[in-house]
Amino acid sequence: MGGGGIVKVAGAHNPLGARLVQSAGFDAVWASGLEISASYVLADAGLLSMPELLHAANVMNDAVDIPVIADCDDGFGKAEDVIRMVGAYEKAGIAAVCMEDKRAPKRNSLESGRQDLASVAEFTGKIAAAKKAQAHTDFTVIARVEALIAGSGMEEALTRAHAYVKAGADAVLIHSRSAVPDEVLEFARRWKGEAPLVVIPTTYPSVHCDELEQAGIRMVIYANQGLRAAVRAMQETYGEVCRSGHSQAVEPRIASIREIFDLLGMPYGNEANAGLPGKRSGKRKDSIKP
Ligand code: SPV
Ligand code: MG
Repeated sequence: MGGGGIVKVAGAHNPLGARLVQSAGFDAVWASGLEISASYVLADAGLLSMPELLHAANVMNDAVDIPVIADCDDGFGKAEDVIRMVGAYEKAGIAAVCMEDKRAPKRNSLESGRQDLASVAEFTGKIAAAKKAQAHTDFTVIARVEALIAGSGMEEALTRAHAYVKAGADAVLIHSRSAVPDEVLEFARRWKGEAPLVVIPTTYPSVHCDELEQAGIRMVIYANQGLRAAVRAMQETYGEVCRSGHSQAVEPRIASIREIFDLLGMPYGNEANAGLPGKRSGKRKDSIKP
């Protein structure tokens, strides 16, 4: 996040999705709590345990050369749980964890109804615990500010972000569910650059990443578009095959078996294997440390 242009990240929930994020040219994978929960057909409400979310991030990390940023909800509990979390995620080679300042049980930020914030003291304690627990300087802790989501206003969002950076956060994710980017742009205008800013423009999708970059935002996370694309494509494909009694009609718009084999590094039909295109490069992962 320290150099070049805005860092572009996309969400995934399994190794194949993570590989497709990498192939598309993204800089990092977001191990999305919503996507992983959805893959179990479970609400994104803290139902999956830390080991289950860690496993998902870990297998995605194994499938790619780019960094994985793990959505760790509220840090899985109190400061002691955060310490355990950092140890486990760091050991797994995850580049960054993101914790949000919500009171447990967490609710997805786009869910209707009340969103309760943790106190500043409680959350800064968790950030400080995370930073103290990390073994390597490259490990990155992103503090996610939910004040705009909770309707607590811009001043509260800024106050909290400053407190989280003071407690050691390496970056601030300012989340918004406005239909326009105005509030994250205002936040960015008023942010004095103490730490890089991250946004998730799910509800304001028309904002161009160049506009975010010009506003000083350093990372954009397209958190769930892959899941949504897959759901729509699978619904349409299964529906059509079931209705028509054959699969010919869907053939032109689904990936060929050859493409799947290519992804997996398998030779197709009687062809000789032309160089394992599905293999990882073996390059060292770059840090996303600012
Ligand atoms: C996720 O992808 O799980 C997120 C982003 O945390 S949001 O769904 O907007 O809460
Ligand atoms: Mg989440």
